[in-house]
Amino acid sequence: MEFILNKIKEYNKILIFGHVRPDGDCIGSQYGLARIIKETYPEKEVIVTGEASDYVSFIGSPKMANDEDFKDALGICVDIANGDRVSDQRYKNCEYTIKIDHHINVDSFCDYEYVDENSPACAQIITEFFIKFKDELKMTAKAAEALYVGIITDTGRFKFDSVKRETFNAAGLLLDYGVDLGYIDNKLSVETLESLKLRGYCLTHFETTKAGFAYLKMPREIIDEFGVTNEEAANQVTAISTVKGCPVWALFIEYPDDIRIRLRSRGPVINKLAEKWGGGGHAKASGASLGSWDKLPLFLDDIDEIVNDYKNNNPDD
Ligand SMILES: [Mn+2]
Repeated sequence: MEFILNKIKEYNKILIFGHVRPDGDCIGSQYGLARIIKETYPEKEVIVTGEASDYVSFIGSPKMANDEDFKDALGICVDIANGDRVSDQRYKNCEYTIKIDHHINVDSFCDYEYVDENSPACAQIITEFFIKFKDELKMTAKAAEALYVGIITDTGRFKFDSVKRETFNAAGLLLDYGVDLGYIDNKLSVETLESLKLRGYCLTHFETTKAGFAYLKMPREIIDEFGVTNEEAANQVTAISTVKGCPVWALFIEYPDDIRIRLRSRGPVINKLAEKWGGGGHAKASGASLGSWDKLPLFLDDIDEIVNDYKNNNPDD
């Protein structure tokens, strides 16, 4: 981390990169880090570049930097596991690049990389970076808010197994800088009317298998009928996450070229199955591809096998 601080000191121009389809942790990490650097070194030019996200636009909305911004610049990539997922591929034009991330380290694409796979959020790593050099760095309320949002969105509001004591330490420190919990909760919880109505549809139309797999088919007509974005449609996977006896659940979302599966679990490991079905991901949150509706029975057979195995080994769950 000392090395990263020295690189920040060395450069007058710093660009901060995120990943494609950014989430709260990505945008929170980008703006949290940018604001700490700007507050500490006001003379430096700090640019947040890449894609924006509607969901967390209250933190900030990155715009694409200009080509000349990359000259003699330091580039810091946050919350990105793979080089091809950097939403502004011109990161390669920076003079020096650093990666700060918490995903499994599969791809090396920066000159220097700091990866903590045990951290539940990249924003936690950035908060720890601040804590380590607290005497030197300056935090602002807006920086703290961004980092706090990063931590809570990547931990499901402190619900996931990945949460550790350090997570609360980091969140607690950010509260000291004036994070407004009610404001953030409102911003993250309010849904559009269309999206809420779609949730009602999901709750009344999902199906279950005998083994205990809850799923919902979301054909294109439904997405269009409710007038929601693909992102809003995909977020409905949480609608069927608490069905007793169904430790695995999924949405099947029809896109013009594919039917994508958003697969979730609170017990069995599902990423091996997701890999078999042209996808992958984490042990309990994966994505895959169904291809066409006629393959659904085959997929249900596969998933039922996993659920049955799990239930045989965990009769109390
Ligand atoms: Mn993350």
